[in-house]
Amino acid sequence: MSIDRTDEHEYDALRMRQWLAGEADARGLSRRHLLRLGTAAAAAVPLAGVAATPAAANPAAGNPGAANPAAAPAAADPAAVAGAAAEPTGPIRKPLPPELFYTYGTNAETRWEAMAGQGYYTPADRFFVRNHTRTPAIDPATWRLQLFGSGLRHGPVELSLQDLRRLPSDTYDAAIECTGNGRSFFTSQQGQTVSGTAWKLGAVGVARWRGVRLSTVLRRAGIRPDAVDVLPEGLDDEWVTGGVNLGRVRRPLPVAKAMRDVLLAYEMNGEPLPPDHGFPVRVVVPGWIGIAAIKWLGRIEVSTGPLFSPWNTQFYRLFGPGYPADGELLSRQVVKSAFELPWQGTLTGGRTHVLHGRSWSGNGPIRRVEVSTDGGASWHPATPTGRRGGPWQQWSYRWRPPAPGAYTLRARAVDATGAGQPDVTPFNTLGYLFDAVVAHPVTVA
Ligand SMILES: Nc1nc2c(c(=O)[nH]1)N[C@H]1C(S)=C(S)[C@@H](COP(=O)(O)O)O[C@H]1N2
Ligand SMILES: [Mo]
Repeated sequence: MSIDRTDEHEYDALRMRQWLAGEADARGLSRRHLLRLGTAAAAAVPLAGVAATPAAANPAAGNPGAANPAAAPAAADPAAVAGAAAEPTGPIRKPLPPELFYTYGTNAETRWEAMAGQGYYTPADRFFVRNHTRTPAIDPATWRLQLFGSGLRHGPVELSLQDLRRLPSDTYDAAIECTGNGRSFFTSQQGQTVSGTAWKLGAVGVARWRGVRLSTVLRRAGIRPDAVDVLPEGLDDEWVTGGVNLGRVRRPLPVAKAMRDVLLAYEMNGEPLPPDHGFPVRVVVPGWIGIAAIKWLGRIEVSTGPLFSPWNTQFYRLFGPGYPADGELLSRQVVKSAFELPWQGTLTGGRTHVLHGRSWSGNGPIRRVEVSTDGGASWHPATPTGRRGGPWQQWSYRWRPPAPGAYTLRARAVDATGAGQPDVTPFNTLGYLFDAVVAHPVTVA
């Protein structure tokens, strides 16, 4: 059968048929369990305008960060983690100063005003962090990458960091963006209840990643021509949610994508990967949802049969009215735009401001950006600035506020495939892929 396995819709349809035919291996999760969880997520359709559903009522969508922000108080206190030299105390290792981050339990998002005046890349000190549990301490001297599975011709293979660094390297500019970035706007703009971390627009960053192509490693490991799935797994703690241990964070990639443009990165912006971003090695999957970018990579299973994990059956699917009962699998990120301004910030009246922002898409480069300062009544082109054609586009817009008062600023972009930003994003229970135009409130004083 010829299907394009870099298109996750095709891939998923095939995998689902195989799953239902009993041909797939879900690593200890029974089919009944997966289907039950899938159904629970699909059934948990809250009414518009109802206050947030506690995650306990929706175990399929459990997220420790959102469900219980008090669970990890250390992350909210930069002083508590900043000095952690030996054993990390909080879930995130780097300092999280409130002028750079909003912190939610084990997760932290970049404040967009912290990108003002920055260059093309998101500096590591302000790059968002999304941890299911906590940043592990990994000794690079004893770290090994293990490859194993039915898809390898000569059995398991192990690589040290030195082995990896000796292989030909490649450098990619790529965004990493959480699939739930913008999730809070389902509630604040659309009156809908969704579960998961209530990100604004700051769960995205662009960095220069250096490492070895996954295809190079797979070829040297002896990948068989009939291998179909590749399953990278992290070395962080197993993730327990809703009383169920789902094991280590892992998500299968179709072999075609794994061989095309996936990187095993050991550098971020010219430095060794910081602990919070996957030291010593993480996966980078250009254009795809953040969960594909497995941090603290420890093992890669290569299989001649289909693989599943909760991260592509139970999570990272679109559930809700208008979606299949088993949900729709996700791969690429959508189009978004953000102003490099504080949320509910103040601008001085009586003068012209140069507003800066960025737009991005998992489909490819941004072609056009427009701004509205009058509630969406009229739209005007923004001026692209800096580099063209990369994972995001910087832009600027000159605005002289007509009078003091409250305003909402809007930006919307169109990417190279023609995809744009709608006024409303269709609802899904887990609040993924919010691509609608965001109304950014400011006060002119
Ligand atoms: N091992 C491991 N990899 C992981 C995660 C994790 O919790 N553990 N989180 C994923 C998710 S959901 C996202 S959005 C990105 C976030 O990458 P960052 O923390 O470097 O910004 O990492 C992904 N890789
Ligand atoms: Mo994510």
